[in-house]
Amino acid sequence: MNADLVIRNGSVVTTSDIWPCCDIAILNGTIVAVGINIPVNKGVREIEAGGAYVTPGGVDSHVHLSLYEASADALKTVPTDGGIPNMDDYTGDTYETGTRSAVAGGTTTVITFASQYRGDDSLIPVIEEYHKLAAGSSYCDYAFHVIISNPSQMVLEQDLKTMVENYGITSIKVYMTYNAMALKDYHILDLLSAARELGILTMVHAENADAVHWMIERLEAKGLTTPYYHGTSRPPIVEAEATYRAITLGQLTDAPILLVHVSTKSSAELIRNAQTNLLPVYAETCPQFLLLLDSMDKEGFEGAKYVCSPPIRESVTDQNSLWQGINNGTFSTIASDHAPVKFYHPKGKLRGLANKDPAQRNFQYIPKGLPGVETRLPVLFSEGVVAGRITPQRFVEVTSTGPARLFGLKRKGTIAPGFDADITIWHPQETFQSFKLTNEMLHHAIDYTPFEGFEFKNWPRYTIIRGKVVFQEGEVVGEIGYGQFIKREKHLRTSTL
Ligand code: DUC
Ligand code: ZN
Ligand code: ZN
Ligand code: ZN
Repeated sequence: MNADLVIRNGSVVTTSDIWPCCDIAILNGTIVAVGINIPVNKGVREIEAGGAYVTPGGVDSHVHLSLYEASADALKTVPTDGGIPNMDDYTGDTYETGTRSAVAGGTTTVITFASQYRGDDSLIPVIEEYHKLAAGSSYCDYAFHVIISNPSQMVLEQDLKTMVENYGITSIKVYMTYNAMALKDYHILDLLSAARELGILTMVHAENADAVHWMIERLEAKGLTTPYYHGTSRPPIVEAEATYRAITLGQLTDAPILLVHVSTKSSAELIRNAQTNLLPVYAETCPQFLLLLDSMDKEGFEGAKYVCSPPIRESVTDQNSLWQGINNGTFSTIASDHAPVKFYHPKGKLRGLANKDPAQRNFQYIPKGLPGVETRLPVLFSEGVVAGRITPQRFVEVTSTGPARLFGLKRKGTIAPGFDADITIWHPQETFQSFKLTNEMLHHAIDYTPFEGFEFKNWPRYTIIRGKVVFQEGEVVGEIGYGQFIKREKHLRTSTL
């Protein structure tokens, strides 16, 4: 048959099967055949994948790139409250460095955030701004969610519709915490009800803003302000209360919601219970909650590297519950929540803080978020599949097929004829030499990784996007600007299992 690339003899994984010794033929960026001993014309490039898993390219449905670059003017009018750093301090990943890092870790599509700030009445200029930042600068395909901080009349009555119909953006995110972004329940209800009509999926950051604020003030009064106390200020019940409230608001409006970055057993149980009652409640967790435990020392500043919200938890019970939730279908997606800033700032600051002024070392001024777009797939493959906690099929479900379906990426997320040829080829497991990760091996623009020293038991060998090899044997070989913006379909209600 006619093809321009054929992958030979891999163990091809879908959500339901593993087909051993299977070929994939690709033509013009699309998968045209999957089968045994596919005959192709002479001279077609062949990649030998014998002994290796071949999985659909990773879809990372929660990535922040150029987070604080857009809407810079609007942002200056918003006081920093721990949710967002000062503009001068931004040292995160751009579309160039973030998507380069994504492909080096086997991810072929990222869904990133366009952020509306309080001062913006409309969403449209915000979306246009992010289009400018991403266009021509991405190594992998990308789509946008929109963060809504000002549900103005214009947003509710016009912009959400325009966003879906003209821009192909079919998900929003709302915050229940951070003064600069948090919405009152009243406004979340307004948004959920509009979202329901338009086929938009609403992502919710569930932490109780007042409870966190109250905790922070009490910790500050006692002088307990090192990074360690970030976790103390946001205990599991703060997440659980907001999770339950978000489920209630969704139920009241009959609107689908996705609880993002779920970090605890208590929240996972509330979500599971809602799903058992057939509510359209979906959930995401992240590798950092599955694999890291809070072991910060109480005095030092090194812990700032691990400050994210919700915080890294202290209990293995939480981790076990999250792994269980992956296996029983509570979680539809495992995303990185890549939201990094450098530890050492070029201007001599540490994670957004004035180095010389100990008063400014207060945890609440540390921007919240970790790097993880490149490590997401390999760390889950190592600690999930190779370690025997999840099957290869379940790995594919939560890292690719699940997020593609949830977010309306209709040509992404599986290996079947007619789908985009987005494919990750792993190393043959038998011969792979496990190694300890160091940050120098990664392709992001960040000066640390929370997975430093972790033992990796496999790593993507090839990343292929729309039939083009973009990462091969440790090297990014794709071109900046190859990544395309992907318009998405409306959210369709699906069962989680
Ligand atoms: N929430 C996110 O989703 N990402 C980074 C910070 C945050 O609070
Ligand atoms: Zn969040
Ligand atoms: Zn106060
Ligand atoms: Zn995030």
